[in-house]
Amino acid sequence: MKRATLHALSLLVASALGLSAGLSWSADSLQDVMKKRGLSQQDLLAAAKTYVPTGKRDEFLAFSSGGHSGQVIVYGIPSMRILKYIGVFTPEPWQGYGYDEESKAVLKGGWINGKELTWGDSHHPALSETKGNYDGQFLFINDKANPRIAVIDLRDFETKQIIANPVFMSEHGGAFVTSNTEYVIEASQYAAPLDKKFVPLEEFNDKYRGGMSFWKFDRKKGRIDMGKSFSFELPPYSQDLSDAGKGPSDGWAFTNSFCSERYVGGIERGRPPFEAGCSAKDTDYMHVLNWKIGEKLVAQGKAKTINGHKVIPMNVAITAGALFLIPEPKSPHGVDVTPDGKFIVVSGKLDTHVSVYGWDKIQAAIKARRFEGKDAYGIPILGMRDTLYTQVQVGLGPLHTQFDSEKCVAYTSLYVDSQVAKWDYCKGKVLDKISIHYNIGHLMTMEGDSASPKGHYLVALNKLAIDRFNPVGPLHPQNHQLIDIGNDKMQLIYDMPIGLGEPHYAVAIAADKLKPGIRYKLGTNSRTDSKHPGAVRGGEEKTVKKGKKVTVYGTLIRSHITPEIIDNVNVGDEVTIYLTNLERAQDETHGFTVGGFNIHASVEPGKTVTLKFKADREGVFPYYCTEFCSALHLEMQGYMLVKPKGWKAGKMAKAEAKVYTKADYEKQHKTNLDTQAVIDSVVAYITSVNYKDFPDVVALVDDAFDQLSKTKDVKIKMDAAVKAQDWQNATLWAGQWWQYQVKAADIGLRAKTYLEQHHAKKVK
Ligand code: CUK
Ligand code: CUA
Repeated sequence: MKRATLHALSLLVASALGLSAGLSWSADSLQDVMKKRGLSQQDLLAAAKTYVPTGKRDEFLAFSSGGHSGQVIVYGIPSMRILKYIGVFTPEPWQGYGYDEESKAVLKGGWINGKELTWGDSHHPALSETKGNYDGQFLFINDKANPRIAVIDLRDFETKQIIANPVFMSEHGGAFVTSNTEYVIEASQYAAPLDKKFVPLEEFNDKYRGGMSFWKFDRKKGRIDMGKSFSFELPPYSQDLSDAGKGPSDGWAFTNSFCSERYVGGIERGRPPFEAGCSAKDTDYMHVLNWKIGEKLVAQGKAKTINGHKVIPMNVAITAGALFLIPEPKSPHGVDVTPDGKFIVVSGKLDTHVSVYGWDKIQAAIKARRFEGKDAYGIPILGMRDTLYTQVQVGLGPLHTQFDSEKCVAYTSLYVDSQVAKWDYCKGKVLDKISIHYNIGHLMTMEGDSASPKGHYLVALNKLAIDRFNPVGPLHPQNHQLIDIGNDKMQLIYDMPIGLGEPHYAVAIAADKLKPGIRYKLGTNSRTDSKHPGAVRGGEEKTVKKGKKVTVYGTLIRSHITPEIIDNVNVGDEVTIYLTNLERAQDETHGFTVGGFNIHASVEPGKTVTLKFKADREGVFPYYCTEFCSALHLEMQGYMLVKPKGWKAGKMAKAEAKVYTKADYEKQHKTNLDTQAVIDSVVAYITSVNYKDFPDVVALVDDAFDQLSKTKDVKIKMDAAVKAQDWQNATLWAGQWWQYQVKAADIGLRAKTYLEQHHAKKVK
């Protein structure tokens, strides 16, 4: 151990003095590499377009649905480097999501009927908008299987809220937001009785219903306000995707449907299957709803209450002029409002066209009450001929549409053709096509569903990868392909395997719109954004025992957990551990677990978490920090001792004999003085340059001095031991002094390296 410390110190000294091993550059030329790896000019161009050199960052950030994983995947564009998985509907151990009490409470918001759900079929992420543009504040995502919506705060990329839809049994048309994120939209998918009661399928047409929910978003609180939310009752037509109007169509929302036949299946009874019965007609219906009128109807008390939730009955919405239908061809999937809000693009899966409806035409028909009839529920139907602006033949199996920064230019995914079509919706013609691999579902351009798309790149979210990647068994990776759309011809530039399925939709935002924090205010419950009652500051740590309840108010800081011993627990006690991370430094997260109790916390700087469990068996339970946070990370440990019933302290052997001598103390003391010399040299360098011009370095310097400041108290204890000739404690306290020095030196050197790499200038 002593040798290891000396080695570490000599490394510190060497690097402080700027000594390093001689650099040897590879002699490969670009031509050599191309030849060796079989790369073409085209490959090289693609590489140059996507490669993000070390230390550089991506221009856009994508938030992809994690599909069945119930998570959100964050990656950079154009590098396609994965940055984070955000735990949303599914516990995520690294982030302690679902293993500490705060995040368990978030997940519990999404329980249905008291049933814990640990997965979700997440489909559509949506970024919060202001005037139709992404504002970088919040992200929403839906769960199709268990009709739910989640709210993620982009200040810390944490899930803050999950709500379960009280009237749907499944959903799909969420999450989509209105232009100023007044509401988060969620449309049902498979129809069912809204009160969630049993009704035989024979009464499908009368009693089964679809719907569209408008979840009121309280931006200030960053939470959905369920009490101020409402839904429209809709016919049992299998509503599918939705979108909100913008600009001239603001206040309206659209959702399409794929089984307006109202077919109920029964293949095992000799009936044709759903797929035949649900695609029999040539058209289905796009629903056109006015949520601003909906708001008023609720305020006027015209909504019914079902399962504690306000639902506007169809006849009420019809009378108020808030609900219309428009025929759309055939089994459509996507419905996408153009950036200017003037057109609505619908793709019929079983049609080769995209249909572009004109908002002015729809409005004119509504105004003139020009209806071609009513459906079985009395909803006025606008004529297709009256509302259609144009139809463009784009190819087989059109699904979803996104928009370019160039006016009138759209991209539509072609599932059956395995292609992306670039087309012009003003002129009604196809401009270009590119093949993808394979069977594309959604596609995404940069900010491509907002009022001002940014162009540059398109990502194809493909359903099948087939032969694209190294085989990893019958279940293949998902394939996101990056396409350069900066020129007239689209160019495929990157294949990105994703080992989590199945991502449906993704949204991408200019990276500079995001301003996530790097630390919490000390003692924050990150899931409620409020002061945590279990938070303590350094020096205030305590363990309280009341009856069968043991409560620990602990802290974490490099490199120790306070307390290090919890020894007042008896079998059967309920243990609550509050932990506050006292760090202010960037990226200094500590983790925490006590083995065997299925608990884990990720405690980022400033955060306070709660771990709760029953000490249901006697024994010795080590606990430790689970993040490699510092050189002495492994030593960031402790013991919880759970005593059996009736255990009494008898005569115990001394745990540790006194082993250190005066010579040990003096040796350690000398090491400390040498280390201080290293630190001084680093400090001298840092203060000799304009380090204050670099906020990152200022933060490092603050952190280093913070570590060093702790040596004062330690030195007093050491001196007292020396005075008492207690060489055991004198040596250990000297060692602790050195620990703080090493941490300070580590941070100081990081600052020095940064300054050297950024060519800091000498100051006088
Ligand atoms: S859906 Cu999956 S490809 Cu849920 Cu938006 Cu179209
Ligand atoms: Cu803290 Cu490892």
